[in-house]
Amino acid sequence: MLSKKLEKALNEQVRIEAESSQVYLSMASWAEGKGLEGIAQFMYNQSDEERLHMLKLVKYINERGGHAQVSALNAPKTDFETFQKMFHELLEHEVFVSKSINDLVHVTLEEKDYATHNFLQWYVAEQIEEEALARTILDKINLIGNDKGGLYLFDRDIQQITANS
Ligand code: OFO
Repeated sequence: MLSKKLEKALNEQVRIEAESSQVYLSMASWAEGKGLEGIAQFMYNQSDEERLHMLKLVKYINERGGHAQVSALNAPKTDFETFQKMFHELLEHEVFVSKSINDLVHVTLEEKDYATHNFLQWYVAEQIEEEALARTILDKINLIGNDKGGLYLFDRDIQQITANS
């Protein structure tokens, strides 16, 4: 059985994962509107992944005798200015999510809930991967600079990154 404190903290993470899904959906839509098809597909996939992260938490909370809550979400912004800025925001967002996962892991130790501590290790590992992926993409973007041909190839190649991740 989850403690009330941990149930509340896990539900907060449900909201963060749901908002992450919305943020990436908004990024996907913006990129699609700019004709950046590969980038759009990458963001649609990220959005789907975040929804799965959310669902995994929902099921876990209910399985442990808590009540997973579906709460109101903050609307993401709709204009990302440039794709470079957008990917910087993706990294910043993942760093924020990693911090919230860390805080959550801290609560499991305070509450001596080792089952939830164990469950959250999947998220800890996932965040390492997602941050690394975002940094790899930013390195590629820096290499391209303002080269239009480079952007064309990047938009094509990011579909590969999507397929392999
Ligand atoms: Fe990419 O954030 Fe979920 O865990």
